[in-house]
Amino acid sequence: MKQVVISGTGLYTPTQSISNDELVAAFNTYVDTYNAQHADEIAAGTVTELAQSSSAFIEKASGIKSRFVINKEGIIDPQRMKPFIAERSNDEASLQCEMAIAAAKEALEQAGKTVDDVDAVIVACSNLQRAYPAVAVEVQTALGIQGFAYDMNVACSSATFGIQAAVNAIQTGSARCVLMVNPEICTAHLNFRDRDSHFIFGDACTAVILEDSELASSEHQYKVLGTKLQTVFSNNIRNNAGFLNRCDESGLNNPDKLFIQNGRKVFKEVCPMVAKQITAHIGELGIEAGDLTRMWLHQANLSMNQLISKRVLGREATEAEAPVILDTYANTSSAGSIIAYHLHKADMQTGQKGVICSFGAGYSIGSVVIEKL
Ligand code: CO8
Repeated sequence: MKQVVISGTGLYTPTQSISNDELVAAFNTYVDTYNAQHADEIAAGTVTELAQSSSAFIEKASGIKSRFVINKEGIIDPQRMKPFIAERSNDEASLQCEMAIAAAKEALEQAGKTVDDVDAVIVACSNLQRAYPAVAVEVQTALGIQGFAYDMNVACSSATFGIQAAVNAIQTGSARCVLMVNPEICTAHLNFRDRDSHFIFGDACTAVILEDSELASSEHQYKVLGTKLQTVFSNNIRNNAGFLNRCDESGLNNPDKLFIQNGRKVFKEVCPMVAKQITAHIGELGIEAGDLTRMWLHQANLSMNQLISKRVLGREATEAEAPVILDTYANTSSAGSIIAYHLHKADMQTGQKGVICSFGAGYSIGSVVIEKL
């Protein structure tokens, strides 16, 4: 069986960012306006008064301090509360394609590869901006890559599932080298009027180059020791936007056509599953928890990551062992664990091992155990 390595990563970060205070100010203006407009119904008990949000709650409950976004103006406008993202003509590059290309170029450079070395492109993310043609085929063509490309979606676990798909393609010989990208425009499917979740997400795109180790020349090679995927159906994280929406007008624009979750249940149910999966996965590979130098975990909630890493290690992890990027990026869905890996791998020494692990809607969990070469 061919040995596969991750030989490069790239990151596209939007230029604009929103602090908790800015987000909360917009939300609270919306709440005050709503309550004033519905004062009579609220007094009569026919409408529920909306409660304000708070920066202190957000940071304490999630660890998030700010988030990068494609468009700030529209999100913090209390009259709008969604990004301005203009439609583009079919002759222009799509936004996801543009983000993917920026991240892909950095990953290719780090891997020391040209587009001629790449045989396949996988675009793996939570939401695709159109049904077809696949964004991956657009990215492939824009970069000038031969071979094949496809889109896939496993919500927050899209990147780790994409990595396994790339590993499989290389091992079975259908590609020598795969570009796997995660253009996440989470703010376009977040309900900024929902107090429970308005602070959770940000936008970013990550890219990973995987290739046959015999062809790799990068200084940044990480041998893939194993991948492990798990899915268990749950309604606790859901988005019902889809092509059937227009067939029942009564449901159009209801909150369930955007991200919706029962965060407390997700927290309780997913943490033990993730810790169990990482422990089982490294066990199958003959690796002790104490031999893990780093855990690049999905970035959804700081307490979640602290709990998971504690269960795996049997003690609290240091920040170096379980790096956090959530404070500045918030939850960027599938890009999160790859951002953590991209920004916190340079100091890894030959022979040191780590695990990239994602978890989210589905439920879906993916772990990728790697060793620095
Ligand atoms: N400001 C002030 N107070 C608030 C706010 C707010 N904004 N929101 C809630 N509160 C209050 C509540 O009313 C409640 O008050 P009380 O105790 O009086 O009832 C109190 O704070 C506690 O509320 P919660 O129990 O809801 O708060 P938690 O401590 O559970 O924290 C979190 C909420 C941060 C959401 C937490 O539960 C969490 O992070 N859970 C895990 C979530 C998670 O990991 N989800 C994965 C989603 S990602 C994914 O799979 C990708 C999907 C696709 C991407 C979608 C992109 C848009």
